[in-house]
Amino acid sequence: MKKVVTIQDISCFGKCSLTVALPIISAMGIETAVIPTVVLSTHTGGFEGFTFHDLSDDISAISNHWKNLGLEFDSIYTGYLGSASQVQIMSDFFDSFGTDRNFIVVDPVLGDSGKLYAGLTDTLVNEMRKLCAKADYILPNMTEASFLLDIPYIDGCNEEQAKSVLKKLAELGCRVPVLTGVRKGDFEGAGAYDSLKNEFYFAYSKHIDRHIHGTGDIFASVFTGAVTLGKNIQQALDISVRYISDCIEVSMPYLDEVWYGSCFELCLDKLIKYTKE
Ligand code: PXL
Repeated sequence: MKKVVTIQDISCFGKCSLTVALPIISAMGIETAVIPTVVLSTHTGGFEGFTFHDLSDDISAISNHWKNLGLEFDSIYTGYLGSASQVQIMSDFFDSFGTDRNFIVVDPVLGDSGKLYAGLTDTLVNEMRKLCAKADYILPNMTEASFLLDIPYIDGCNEEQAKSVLKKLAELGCRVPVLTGVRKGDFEGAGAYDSLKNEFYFAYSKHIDRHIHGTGDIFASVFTGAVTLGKNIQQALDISVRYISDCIEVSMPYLDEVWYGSCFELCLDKLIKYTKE
């Protein structure tokens, strides 16, 4: 059985990071170990007064225990990290648990719609850039790519612009950068660049003009699950883009009530089906 470890925060309420990664990767038939980086009462995207408890000391203790147990993972996937020092702790974790039989996925969670998420700093962005160099796959949206590359944010990035951004992202040092939020007419999707083969890949679904919090984490979880299962880059993009589109569509009737996240639970059956195709 395949085994992933995912390392990101628990936003106790709000449907993002670990509360989506765990059910989604598990639904794909993969054992999912977790290390929580921070515990927040809610995510930071629209709630007031959230609590924030840093678990940095626990991360090293957990990884030391795991090292003694001889645990190994087929992939290591990091998401939201609460501070620049946590990014450095991840770098050490990669040195300890990365092997030539597994791969590393970094979702450089930094921001959206051209802005950094609340509380994230330039120092964290600099550290995240270095962490990306250690990854096999990185999965930024256009906002995150613009901060990582220090280039202007492109609203509605098209395929040609995406290719140029993807090539620059590969220069950070990762083998396969993946960019989300790529537009093609009435369609929206994601693009990837395999820098070893010098090949681009794209997948699209119908664009729905509605931002739903946490969809980046869902995309990253599905993509990680798919490549862990041995799907190729095109297949992994296709499954991730299709499922995100399902999640947005199924959430539409509930947007007033569930404004803080998607109703991904309602279409997990489709994800399970795509995984088996
Ligand atoms: O969905 C990304 C994310 C993850 N974790 C926390 C966040 C956000 C986005 O706002 O606040 C705590």
